[in-house]
Amino acid sequence: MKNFFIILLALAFLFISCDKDKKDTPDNQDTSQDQIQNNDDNQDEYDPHAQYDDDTNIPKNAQFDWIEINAYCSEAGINISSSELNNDDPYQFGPYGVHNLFDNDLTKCWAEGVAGSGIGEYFIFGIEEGITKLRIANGYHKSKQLYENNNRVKRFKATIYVGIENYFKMTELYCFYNCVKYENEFTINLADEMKIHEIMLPIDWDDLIAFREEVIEDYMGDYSDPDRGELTVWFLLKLEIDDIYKGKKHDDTCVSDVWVEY
Ligand SMILES: [Ca+2]
Repeated sequence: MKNFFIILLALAFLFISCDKDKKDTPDNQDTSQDQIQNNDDNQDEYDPHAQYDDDTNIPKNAQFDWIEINAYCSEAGINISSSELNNDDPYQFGPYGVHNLFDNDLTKCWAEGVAGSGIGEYFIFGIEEGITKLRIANGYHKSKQLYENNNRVKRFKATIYVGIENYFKMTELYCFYNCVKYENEFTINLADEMKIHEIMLPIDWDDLIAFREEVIEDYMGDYSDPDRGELTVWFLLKLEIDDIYKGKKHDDTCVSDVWVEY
């Protein structure tokens, strides 16, 4: 009988020990960790990145029509053209590249590179806030003969974009800008004279700067994301060939230089 009680006590002790062990099993601990993990997952759903389109970095609920413009960007400025004569290589400048517009050298010009007279072809360049005037050496200024033999621009269609640099897509050669078009477009008429034309720009800068703020607000979305960094915002001016003076020999439209002034 005494032995029976000892065995009973021993069994009771074992039972209590097992029950105690069970409360501390790794399985139970894992469950609580899972719950912590799940809470983390829920926080991920509020990641600000989720509100942007992965490819463009533009908020999915943006109000404006955003387009992307890619352009060469260097200390010399931002510029790009829709085409250039005698160069199909997008990785280097050809003899009539857009860089010739900004080199202060009248013997080198940009020439569009499509079949026909180039109406609809364009170049785009960055402009500083507050500029009032353009100076344009229209046509090929290397000689009077080259001026006459090639097309000159008769009319440009001018469009301004507010462009926000997209660092995430930057390459060695190109910068990428998320852009919104400013609604006030204008035309630039040029006489057929081999000279430097001075063009006063009909830009209402107060209005354009207010528009820039609206564009930035749209880009930032509902709340700001510090990971997107400080914004670099540009005004981009697009000059599109809308009409031309016909050259005697070649159907290529040329512009030798463009300067901006305050
Ligand atoms: Ca030039």
